[in-house]
Amino acid sequence: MKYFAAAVLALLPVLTSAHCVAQRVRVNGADQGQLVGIRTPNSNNPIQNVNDGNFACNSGFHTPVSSNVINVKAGDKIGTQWGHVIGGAQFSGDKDNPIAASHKGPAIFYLAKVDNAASASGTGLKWFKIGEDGLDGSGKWGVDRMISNGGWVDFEVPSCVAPGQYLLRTELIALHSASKQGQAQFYMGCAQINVSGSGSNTGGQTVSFPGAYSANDPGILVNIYDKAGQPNGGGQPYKIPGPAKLTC
Ligand SMILES: [Cu+2]
Repeated sequence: MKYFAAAVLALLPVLTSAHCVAQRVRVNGADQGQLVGIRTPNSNNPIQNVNDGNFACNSGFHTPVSSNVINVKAGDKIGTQWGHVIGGAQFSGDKDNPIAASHKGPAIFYLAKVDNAASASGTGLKWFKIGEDGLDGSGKWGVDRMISNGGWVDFEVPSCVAPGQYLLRTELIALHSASKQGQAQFYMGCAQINVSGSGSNTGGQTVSFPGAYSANDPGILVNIYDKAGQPNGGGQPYKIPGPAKLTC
């Protein structure tokens, strides 16, 4: 426990400022541009209350919010890019861009069908999961892979997703302090997309945000450190929050 306490203390200086925001979208690797087709908050602070009214898409957006809706075919890879602040690095050599390396946890994508992705509110929607990247067998997290990919997280739009407009909810959960209830950090943003294709699925198992997560879910109230204070899950599998992802 002594080592665990030391590891936590060592992290304290970064806890207040080393956060992140989602700010770009790419389709099959083609970057659509900064703040294009995505609602990005001005603040990089996390939400820590799973019942926050803005848990779907965040709030306090940089204005004007993009009116672009990004075209994507079912089966394409869609990605969102995270950065420490809008623009990425906060200053030259910022080692907390795209996020502080301490912020281990999963990366998750959800979709919700809407009539108009540019104008739809994020609240009151029915969300289904299309992608998730948690803890692998070597102790590496979705956030570690996001950092090695320059802030990008990509998942495939399942081939059976019905054509139409959707909000894409991109989420990171930082678990470095999550052994205390209410201390998991949730980062999220919503991209505005238009899916084409011949599928017919608008989500099997849908959930609401807020509502889908509980403060004591095993993937939210969790100690990710081993006995030596390493953030590798301590040999336990990690249960990513939310419903099963859509399979076609
Ligand atoms: Cu943070």
